[in-house]
Parts: sequence; C-alpha cells; structure tokens
Amino acid sequence: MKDEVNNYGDNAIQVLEGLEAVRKRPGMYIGNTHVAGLHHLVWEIVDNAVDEALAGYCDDIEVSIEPGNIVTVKDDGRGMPTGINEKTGLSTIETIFTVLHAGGKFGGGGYKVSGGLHGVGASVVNALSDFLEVYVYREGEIHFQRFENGGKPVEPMKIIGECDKNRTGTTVKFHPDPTIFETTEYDFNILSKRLQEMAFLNKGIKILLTDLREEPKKEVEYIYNGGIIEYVNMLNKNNTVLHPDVIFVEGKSDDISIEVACQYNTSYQSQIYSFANNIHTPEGGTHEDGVKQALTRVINAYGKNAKILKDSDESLTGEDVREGLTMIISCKHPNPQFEGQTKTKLGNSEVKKIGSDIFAEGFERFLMENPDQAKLIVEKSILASNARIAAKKARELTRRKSDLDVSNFYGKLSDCKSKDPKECEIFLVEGDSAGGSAKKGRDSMTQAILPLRGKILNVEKARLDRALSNEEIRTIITAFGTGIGDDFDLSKLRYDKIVIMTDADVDGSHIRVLLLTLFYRFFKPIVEAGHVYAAQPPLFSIKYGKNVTYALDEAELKTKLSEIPGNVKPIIGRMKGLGEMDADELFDTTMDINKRVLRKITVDDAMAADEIFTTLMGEEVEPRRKFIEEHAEYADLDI
Ligand code: 0RA
Repeated sequence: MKDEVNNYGDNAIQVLEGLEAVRKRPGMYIGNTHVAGLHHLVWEIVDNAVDEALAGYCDDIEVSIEPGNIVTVKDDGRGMPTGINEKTGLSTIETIFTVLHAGGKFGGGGYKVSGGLHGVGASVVNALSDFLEVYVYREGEIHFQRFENGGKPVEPMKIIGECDKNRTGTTVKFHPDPTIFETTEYDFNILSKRLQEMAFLNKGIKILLTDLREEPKKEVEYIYNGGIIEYVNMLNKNNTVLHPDVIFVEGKSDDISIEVACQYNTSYQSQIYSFANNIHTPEGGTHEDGVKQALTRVINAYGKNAKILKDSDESLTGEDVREGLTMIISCKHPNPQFEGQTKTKLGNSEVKKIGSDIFAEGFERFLMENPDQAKLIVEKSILASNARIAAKKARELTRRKSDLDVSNFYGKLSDCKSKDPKECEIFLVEGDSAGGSAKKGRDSMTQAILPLRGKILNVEKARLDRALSNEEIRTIITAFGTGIGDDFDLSKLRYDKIVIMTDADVDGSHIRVLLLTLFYRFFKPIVEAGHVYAAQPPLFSIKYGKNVTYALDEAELKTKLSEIPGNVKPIIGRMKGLGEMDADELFDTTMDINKRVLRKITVDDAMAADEIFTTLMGEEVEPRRKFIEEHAEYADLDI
C-alpha cells in the first residue's frame, strides 16, 4: 500500500516534466499560441470523441462554450477506461491526460484511424489549460478527476456519484491558460465551420455546438446522413449544376479507405477539397493525385468509346476535365504521412494507386449507367478544351502584340523608373481623371500608374480565352509581367505591391470586386503571396488655420477634431472622389508611403473566398440577392 503511494508520486513527477515541455514550447505541439492554436485545443478533444464515434460506440457529440471561454466536449461513447494503467501505475484517465503521446490511441487495438496533425492528445490540452476536468460515466458510476495549472492533478481519479446504469460517455471541460495564449476568446464561426466539416466527413455523427457566452445563446446542430454527398450539395448550392446526381464512389484496400463525392456545375472554376483522416489537405497529395489522374483517364476513355470525342480530337487534359467540378476526397489511413510546407499534403505513396483504382472503377460505372449525364460531362470538358486551345492562341497573340504594340501599351501605363520589383508598386486607378492626378503626383521612381477606363470584365462568367480578348485585362497582364494560365510565373512579377485605388462609393467597390475576382481566379498566387492592396482614400478633410489634415472615416474624424485646440474653428469638408483631388492632395492622402493607409487583401480561407466570389459574381441570381440582403448593412459601405 505504501509502495503504491510512493509509486504514484514518482510517476506523477516524471509525467509533469513531460507536460512542462509542452508548456515551454507549445508551438511544437499545436502550431502556435494565437487563434489557430487556441482552437486546436478543441479539435484535439473533439477528435477523441469522433474516434470513439468512428469505432461505432458514439453518435452524439456536444460542444459548448460557457462564459469565460470554458469549453465542454461531451460524448455518449463507452466512457474512457477507468482502471489502472500497468505501465504508468496511474489510472488510465490520469495517464491519458498527463502522459505525452498516450492520448488518442489508448494503447493499440480499437482505432484504425486517428488524426495526423491532431491526435497529439488530451495531455497537450491539459498541459495548456489552467484547469481541466474529466467526467466518465460507466457502469452506474461517475468517475472524476480535476487538473490545475498546466495539468497538475489535484488528487487521483475518484468516484463522485452514481448515474443511470445505461448512461455511458465522457465529458471533458477545460479552460485555456491565459499565460500561454495571446487570446482565450473562442470564435463561434471557426468552431461551427470545422464542426460542420467534421459532420460532413463522418456521416451520421450528430454534433451540437452551443455558445452560452451571450444571451440569447447560439446553437447549431450538424448531422449528415449523406456525408460528403451533402457537402458537395452545399458547395454547389450557389451554382447551376450541370447534371442532377452527385457522383459518389467509395472503396477500401489494405485498411485504407477512400470516399469521393463530386458533381459538375456550369461555372469555369473547380473546387476540389481533399482530406486525410478528417484533416484538410490544401496542398493535396497522393489521394488527390490518384483521383485526379483517374478522372482524366476515365473521361477520355469513355468519351472516345461513346464517340463523343472524335479520334482526331486532342486528348482532354486534367484542367479540361476539372472545369466546373466540385469534389470532396476523403481518405482514411491507419498511418498517414503528412508532408509539404505546412504539413498538409498526404505523402503515403501507396495511396495514389489505391485512390486511382477505386475512383476509376466507380466513376466509370456511373458514366456507363447514366449516359445522359455522362454526355453532358464529356461535352463540357470538350468545350473547356477548345477554350484552352483558343486561349493559348490568344496568349501567343498577346505576347506578340505587346512586343509590337508597345506604344499603345505605354500610352496607358506610366511605369516607374526603378526596375527593382522589391521597391516598385503599381496603382490601378479608377478613371482617367484620377489617373491623371496620380501620374502627376506620384513618386515616379517607384510608383507606376495604370488608369482603368470603366468596368473590367467579370471573369467569374468568362473563360480565359474571353478574358484575354479584353483590352483592360491584357494591359494588366502585360504590366504585371507574370504571364497567365500555363505561362504564369510569380517570380516575374514586376511590382511588390499592386494597389487598387477606387472611389469609396458603390461604383468604386464594384470595380474593386471585379479586380479582386480577376486576381483571385487568374492570379491567385499573387493574392496568396500578399501582393494585393486596396488604397484607402480619406472621406473627410479638416482645415484649420493654415493646416489641412484628413480622416479616413467618422471615427478618425472625431479623434482628429478633438486634437484641435479649442480656440481654432475647423471648416470640415467631405471628399467626393479621387477624381476631384488635385495631384498633391491625392499623393498626400492616399499614395505617400509615409502617410497613407493601405489595406492588405488576404485569402486565409480559399473555401470561403470561393464561395463569396461564386455568390457575388456567378450565374445564379437568387443567392446573390440573398447575400446582399443578409449583408445589407455593409453593402453600401464596402464589399
Ligand atoms: C478506449 C477504450 C475504451 C474507451 C475509449 C478508448 C474512449 C476514449 C475516449 C475519448 C473521448 N471519448 C472517449 N470515449 C471512449 C473503452 C474500453 C472499455 O470498454 O474498457
């Protein structure tokens, strides 16, 4: 008995050294201690509950956030084991929550699939919490243990009461340690989006999210019996679909399972999202490569066989067969290898063939069984192929044209003198009159000006070949220097900053959205690398005595006015448009690198950006009307 007590103490000390390592370098375990890392704590605990659900023992998961950002994750699984762990001499519960890497797998058996990036376990969450409590309901008893201060057990696990004999499950409650995290404020939208994704990827699991921090409480519930088929339906809801059925293929080989759901829409974009063990893999990997390869192969073979594709036709490329495709790929692997810059690329080489074989078989069967839908798909790919060939010709023309027709091009662009891209910026300016002022006012060493006449083409509704026939777009491509489509090369970008300078009115924001659509669809790496900015011309000018100052908005106006001495009376002006400022004013307020405010345009989340552009700029009218109605407060201010 005495020995047991001593053992308990020895083990506990070793264990705490492990948790101390997590607290010293939290980034190694959860990426960072900002917003993403904070939410990572929830994913860790939810992953464990989802694993229990995937093992077939749980179908209800409840996540709630209480005032003070206390998080509770409750499941109705078997309940964590409550016995003594032989290796550690501690209760299994204490082992799970205090021994590094003991989490998630619970000592072999059971789990074939668990998180790859995640799955570092409950102990990491405990180490980074100022308190954590576990309740396990099993065999009519409630087992309980509380940890404080980075995972230190307050006392060993104990039984604190009785429960219904039939009730089983695990509840984990924790609060992130504010001395570790820059912020401890949970974001409802981040939580709900990821939990919805989990529900799509794991069909039939019910996930309830409740936010009790404010009255009235917010609550969302996700359950998708159709799994990723319903995910594709949601992604396509703002598009016109090309064919009625979502194509679904699943299969398994050597404990590796693959599920694919896809459906074409009439747009020219593709949305392909892949996951490995429920983790989004935006960098792709072998699961995605295999499925894409099969898609191209099967459509070409079917098209030729069914005589839709003529023998003399060029083969359809991957790009051709993916135009307008919305697809979810979900792979579950007992031992996933994550690679790539952000460790979000699946590396297991065997998955490529497995994914390709499984998808090819199921997809081919779909085409055979549904010849009408198959015909629409092949014909769409042929149109994309024709457009690609036309775009290539047009690009070649653009290239030649820009060599010959430089005078016309340079008539529009006032380039800067410096040829060092790092210090160069280009202003895309709405209208000739503002363009004129910008040309006069600029620092001609580093600032280039390209005035844009009128509205540019909405590329959401046009293929590359049509975009290339648009003069304004051609000028932009030539100015950037990167080329477009297959020729695109980010390293050739001639400017570090691309600044969109439009008026602060409805026309201005429309032009801004059109430009952003162009950049997002045709120059995505430029946006992703953070080269795109919006200029912020001021709304107010404040004159007092001989001084002039400017304010971006009402809030800044108030501050600036309060700084003016009481005995001086300011005469406040509302700035109308860029075109009405003279060259000095425009430089002073909007372009001078020492004074101006620029807003960087970022795409943290490609899925959300895709959805917004489809909604705002796409074919369907109804979703756009709804979006504008829902965002009516902002609509006339900014988009
Ligand atoms: C392994 C075995 C058993 C339950 C669990 C794991 C389990 C773990 C978690 C984590 C969150 N919720 C959970 N629910 C269950 C049960 C083994 C037995 O019946 O003794």
